[in-house]
Amino acid sequence: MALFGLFGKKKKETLDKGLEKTSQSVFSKLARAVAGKSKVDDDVLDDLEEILITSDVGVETTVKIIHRIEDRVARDKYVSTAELNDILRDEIAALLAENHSDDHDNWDLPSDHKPYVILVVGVNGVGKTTTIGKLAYQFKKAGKKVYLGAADTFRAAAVEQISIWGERVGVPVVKQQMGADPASVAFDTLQSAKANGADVVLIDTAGRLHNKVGLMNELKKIKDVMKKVLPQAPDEVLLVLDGSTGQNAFEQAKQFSQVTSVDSLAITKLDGTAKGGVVIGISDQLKVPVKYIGLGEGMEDLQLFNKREFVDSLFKHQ
Ligand SMILES: Nc1nc2c(ncn2[C@@H]2O[C@H](COP(=O)(O)OP(=O)(O)OP(=O)(O)O)[C@@H](O)[C@H]2O)c(=O)[nH]1
Ligand SMILES: [Mg+2]
Repeated sequence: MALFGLFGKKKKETLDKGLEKTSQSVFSKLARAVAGKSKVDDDVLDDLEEILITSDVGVETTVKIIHRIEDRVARDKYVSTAELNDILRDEIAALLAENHSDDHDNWDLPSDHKPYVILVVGVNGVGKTTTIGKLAYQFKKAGKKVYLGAADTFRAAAVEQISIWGERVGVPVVKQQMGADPASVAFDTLQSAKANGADVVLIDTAGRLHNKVGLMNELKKIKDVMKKVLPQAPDEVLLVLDGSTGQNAFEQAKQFSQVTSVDSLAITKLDGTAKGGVVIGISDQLKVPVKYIGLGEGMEDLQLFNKREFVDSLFKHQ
């Protein structure tokens, strides 16, 4: 029990620290907006709307949040500016709780078949390979047998990078030489993983834009080839988004999911950016669930996304 408490504390600290910039940015703007005012009125709500939009929450989600707060102000007649932070926190949490995806609170995998195959996709430099390394670490820590596939054969450095992660975490990496067919690497990885009784397979891929037809076809080929080894594969297509790009991340998620099936999202680099509000917008607007968040470059800096914890942490620094 004590040990779980310790993990929980560490996790919370990483989340709090990672969201510090976003939080400070939002609440310093908010403090300025309510300075010298005692009551939440239309002017304060206008300012709040602007603050949320400039914090990358996105227009549609911002409008929903403002409507909720307007309703509340109308209902309660008088709402003091001192209460505004708490009201905002509660309304954002309530809004996110309305969306249909459930949060995951552990690293369990479906038990009816194995290996569970995760194909990791996204544009260049968003954090795909790093996220794979961190996921491998978490799954291994949870007692799973993990296999990695180096299907980004575009650059020699890519194969090397995932091999380093494999060594660091202590899990096997299936690879071929640079320039090899990524589908062939994926095939080999699934075969090895299956033959060795792996629980989970993570396949790295080269960065690609949703509008590059050749690269999107390559993705389709990777998926088709996987099915020859495991008919249900991939179990999860994980789209990685760089949270520090704010609204760009949002657009990428929309566009990618229009051209290929995406099952889950990882939003990385939330540490060191003030644009963390984008997680709120993405979680509210998109049908694809945010499953993981990246809060640093280290092995332990990936967490399962939990809506309530996220919102609480964001409001911790107010
Ligand atoms: N601060 C921070 N840096 C991150 C995070 N995730 C990834 N990075 C860094 O982002 C950079 C790019 O990460 P990669 O994992 O190589 O990205 P990629 O999507 O695999 O890139 P390509 O393979 O070139 O498309 C690296 O320097 C990572 O350390 C994160 O959550 N926080
Ligand atoms: Mg990579």
